[in-house]
Amino acid sequence: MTDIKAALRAQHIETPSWAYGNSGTRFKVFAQKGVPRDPYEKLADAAQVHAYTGIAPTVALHIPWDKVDDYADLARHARELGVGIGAINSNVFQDDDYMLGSVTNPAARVRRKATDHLLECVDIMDATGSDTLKLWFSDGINYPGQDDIRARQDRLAESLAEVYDRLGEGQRFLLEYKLFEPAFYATDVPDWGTAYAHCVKLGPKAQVVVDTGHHAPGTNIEFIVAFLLREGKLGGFDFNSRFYADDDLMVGAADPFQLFRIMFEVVRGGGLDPEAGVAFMLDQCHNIEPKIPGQIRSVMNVQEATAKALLVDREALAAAQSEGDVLGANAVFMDAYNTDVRPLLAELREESGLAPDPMTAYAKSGYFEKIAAERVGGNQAGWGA
Ligand code: LRH
Ligand code: MN
Repeated sequence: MTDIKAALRAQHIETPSWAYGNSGTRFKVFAQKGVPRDPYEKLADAAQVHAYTGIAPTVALHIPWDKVDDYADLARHARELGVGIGAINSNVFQDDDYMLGSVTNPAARVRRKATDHLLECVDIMDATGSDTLKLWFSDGINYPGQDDIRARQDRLAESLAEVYDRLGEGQRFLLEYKLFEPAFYATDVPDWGTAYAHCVKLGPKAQVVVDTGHHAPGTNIEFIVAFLLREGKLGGFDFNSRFYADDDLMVGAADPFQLFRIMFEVVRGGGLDPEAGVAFMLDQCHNIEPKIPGQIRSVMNVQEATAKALLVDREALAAAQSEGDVLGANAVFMDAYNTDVRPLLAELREESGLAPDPMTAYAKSGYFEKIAAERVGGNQAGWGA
């Protein structure tokens, strides 16, 4: 049990700055009381999640949503709050110029503009001390024949190579794939295979990020995780959950068993070891639920799935597997999943000087009432720059 507790104490989950701002769908973005107006306030809210869970010490930024005059000062502010700046997320999906694509656009001028934004994000990594650039491209086409699928791959590869060469010592980028949306016929980085192939060609500083909401229904995501880990190409996760498409709901909310299966392959593949360098990031939108409690609950969901994955009796599993004992092996697996790990995690938190239930502790803290009263006026943060 001590190893399991040690692994859980060393767990590191990164929360996304944009989860603390307003978000929604094309139908409506509902504003909520107390929402941050700037990246400094977003970091303050993220620090609350770390204060009550103890395992969310970094915050991913999104550029330009988190654009500031002085990124070094923002990093200093984060340190003062007891958190750090995590992955820098580029954004080449919200500019009119990118209607027909960003780095894959037929127009060289637009490709140049997009690549320059990616390079600017590396400058921001230098200024904040971040070692990870996360690249997601909304690029794709809506109608067959609209553009040349192969030529777009050439353009993508050219831009990625330029960004790869710009990466400094200890820096890397994670390439994110997504099956569809906003493109509805062909997306230029639609699946793990495409992302993997580009990353292998580029080199060790390029890895793949698995966003759990970006697959076709029925996709066995834990297989992809096992494969990428084996290849040393699993750079990280964008955790969330979904019932239908890229719903960006709280991780583990829609399918806690899937999250357990994913975390088992992470544990089995050595991905929980800090030196494996796997970034466990959340990428969610709390469209209708309170944002800080939503993040706390999400961090707890990953922690619970991880605890269950660590409880799998690996020896008994391996024995049953090697004997071809199908039901026996499955039973060993399900025993761990059906184990209530909440008492273990409550004990772990108390041993770390934290309240046993982060949700109750945060609710009693009065922090929400404080920010709801203070944060009046100004522009609430959202998916707009
Ligand atoms: C795209 C995505 C990507 C982010 C955005 C907030 O769907 O998953 O990771 O840039 O959400
Ligand atoms: Mn994502």
